[in-house]
Amino acid sequence: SGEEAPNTDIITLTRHVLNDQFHLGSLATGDLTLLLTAIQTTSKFIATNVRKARLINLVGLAGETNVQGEEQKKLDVLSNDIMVSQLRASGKTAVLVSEELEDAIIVEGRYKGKYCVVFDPLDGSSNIDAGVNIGTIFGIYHIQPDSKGELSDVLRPGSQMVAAGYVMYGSSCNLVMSTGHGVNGYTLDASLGEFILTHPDIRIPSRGKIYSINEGNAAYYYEPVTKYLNSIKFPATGKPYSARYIGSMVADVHRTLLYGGIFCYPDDKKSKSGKLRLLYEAFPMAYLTEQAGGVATTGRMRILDIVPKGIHERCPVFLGSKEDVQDVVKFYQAEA
Ligand code: AHM
Ligand code: MG
Repeated sequence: SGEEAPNTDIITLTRHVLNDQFHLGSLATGDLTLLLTAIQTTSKFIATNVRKARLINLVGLAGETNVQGEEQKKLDVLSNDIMVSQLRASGKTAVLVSEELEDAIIVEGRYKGKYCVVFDPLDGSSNIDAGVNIGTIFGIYHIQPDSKGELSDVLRPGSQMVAAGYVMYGSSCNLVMSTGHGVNGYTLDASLGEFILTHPDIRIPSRGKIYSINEGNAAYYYEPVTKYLNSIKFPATGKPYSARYIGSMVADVHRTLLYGGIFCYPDDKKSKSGKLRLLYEAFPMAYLTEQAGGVATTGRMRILDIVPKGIHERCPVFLGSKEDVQDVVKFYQAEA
């Protein structure tokens, strides 16, 4: 009677990834696992600081000086700094691209490794003050065979990424990731300080009932988007879709992966390439979506096939349930 004995066979993220790599035999060096360990550390650091910020409203303290006389850093700056320092120190990275930094960092000297990490350290920052979910998004490339690690190693299609994922700082801290063999979700057990496998093999339902888009931009939409939205809001048969929009990509995509439906950030008459960044927002989320059995497109082409020209370029995004995304593509094809 009383409490159930705890499960002693817990699957931590590290155990899970090692097991995955194990199947690759001699191909696996353990380097990716070590790199992912660094990402777990930064995620725990950011999660802790997001939580603290909610408690003491770090946002309000920003700009004030602390006891050491240093300026208190804003959460997004803090998150960027921890990621850069930990990824560099891991010894596994060659190129780092962050939304917070104008230029890519080329890691030199004894810390240089073979992976490139592109990331948005704290996405959805307009939501921080309200305590709404925010997240970290990352994508990982292996440097090209003859490269020592240069910009061209990250100006490659998203389909060439070896891993991608996000961390969501919400009521719990969730890390969702793919190394190219499906998508798995882990939840941070704060008492253990470990990410535990809680959502194995996430599959997006082939059709959903939810659409997610900033309809405040409706005045600027192009016709295919307007027509598609009308088709799900005023369907000839069946029920209209429900609207859900958090305005935090990680949270909106997380819900889409779990419940199905469609997430959209299209290009429009005001934002000619949309808003979201190709390298460290669209690519990782498109990678995860495809790995979960969904579709990710600009409306005109597969997102993962885009060849980036610059590290901060933007691209239109439609992603989610296969049939829902195919529906929107039909409106683009009808237009052409
Ligand atoms: P950010 O990188 O400045 O935080 O902006 C990215 C965020 C995404 O998380 C979200 O999907 C989108 O911006 C929401 O944009 P909008 O407020 O225009 O709807
Ligand atoms: Mg962002």
